[in-house]
Amino acid sequence: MRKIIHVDMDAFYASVEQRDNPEFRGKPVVVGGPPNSRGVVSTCSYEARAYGIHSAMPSSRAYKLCPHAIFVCHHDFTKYKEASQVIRKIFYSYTDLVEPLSLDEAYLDVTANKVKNPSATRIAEEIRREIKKQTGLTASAGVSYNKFIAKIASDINKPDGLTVILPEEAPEFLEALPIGKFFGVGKKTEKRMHSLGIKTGADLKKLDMFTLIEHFGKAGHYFYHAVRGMDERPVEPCRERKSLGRENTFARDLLNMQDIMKELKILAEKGQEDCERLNIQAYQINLKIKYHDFRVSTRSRLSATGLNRADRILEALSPLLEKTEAGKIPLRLLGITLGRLEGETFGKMNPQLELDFHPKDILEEPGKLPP
Ligand code: TTP
Ligand code: MG
Repeated sequence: MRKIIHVDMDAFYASVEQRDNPEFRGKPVVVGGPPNSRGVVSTCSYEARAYGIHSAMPSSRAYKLCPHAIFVCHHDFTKYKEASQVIRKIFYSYTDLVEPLSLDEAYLDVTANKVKNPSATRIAEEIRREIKKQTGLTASAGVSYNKFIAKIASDINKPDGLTVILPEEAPEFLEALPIGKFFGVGKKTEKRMHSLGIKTGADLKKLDMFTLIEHFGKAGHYFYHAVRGMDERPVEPCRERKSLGRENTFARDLLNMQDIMKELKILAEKGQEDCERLNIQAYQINLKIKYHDFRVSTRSRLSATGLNRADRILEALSPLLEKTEAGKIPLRLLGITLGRLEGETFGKMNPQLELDFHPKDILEEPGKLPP
C-alpha cells in the first residue's frame, strides 16, 4: 500500500498578496483582470469567495458581486514563483518522488521517505507547518493510498486543513462523493453524468465498464476504477507536458473579423495565464477553427522566439488566420494550442509535466486522462 500526499496552497496568488500587503488581510481580494475589462479572475481570497467570486469568472461579474473587493490586477509573478520554489524545496526534503501539477500544487509519494517517518499524516502536518514557517502561507493537504483520493481529500478541509482517507474508509467516502468532486469531472462531464442519472459515486458504481466507456471513452475506464478506489498511477517526477490547449465554442457563429479577433485575444490571454502558471514558453502554435458546418481546419507554425505573452501569441496567430476562411464563412469554434514547450525546472530533473488543461478541466475532452 502506497502513501500519497497531495499538497495545494490556499488561494495561492491572493494569499501572497495578503501576506505582502497587510492592509489586504481579512478582506475580499481578487487577483486577475481589471473589473472594467474582459479579463477574468485568476483567484481570490476566501473572504471574496463568500460573495460567490471564483477563478475563471469574468472580473466584471466579480465586481458586481462585491464592489468593495480589492482588485490586484498587475500582479508580480516572481513572488508566486519564489513561494513555489520554497515549497518545492520542502517537498524534496521528504522525498524525490514529487510531481508538481502547477506552481502551488504537487503530489508526493512518501511510502519510503528521507526522514524515515512511517506516518504520512505526520509528514503532511510537518510539511504544512514548514510551509507556514518559511513562506507565511497556508497549504491544505490530503493523505491517502492513491493520487485520486489524496487530491480530493486535500480539498475537503480547505483552507489550512488536512484530510486523511484510510483504505478502509475509501469505499464509503467515494460512494457518498458528489460526481462533480471526482477528479477529472468538469462542468461538461458533470452535466453528462447528471443526464445519465449519476449524481454520486454510488450511482457511478452501478454502471458497468462497457457502458462507461461507451459514454466517456477512455475516461470511462478511469471512472470505473476510480470509484472503486483503484488508481495505480504512480507519482511521476519527470512527466513531460507536450502541449497546452484552450478552445471556445460560441453561442452564436462568428463571421465578423473584429469579433473573431476579440475571441482570439481572450484565448491568447488564457494561453499567457497558463504559461505564467506553469512557468513555460512555447515554440509552436496551432490554430483550430470549426466552421458552422462542422468542418475543422487547423494551421500550425513554429516560432523562433518563445511565446508566453498574449501579444506575442496573437501576433503569431495572425498569419495562420489568413490561411483560413475566417471572416468569409461563419465559425462556431476557435482554439489555440501551444506546443514545443520549454520551461524552468518543474520537477527536479525535468522541467515539464503533462497536463492539457488546468487539472479541474481535464476530461472535458472525452478520453483524456488526468495526470
Ligand atoms: P488553485 O490551486 O486552483 O486555486 P487557489 O490556490 O487560488 O485556491 P484554493 O486552492 O485554495 O482553492 O490555483 C492555484 C493558482 O493558480 C491560483 O492562485 C491562481 C492560478 N489560477 C489561475 O491563474 N487561473 C485559474 O483559472 C485557476 C484555477 C488558477
Ligand atoms: Mg491552490
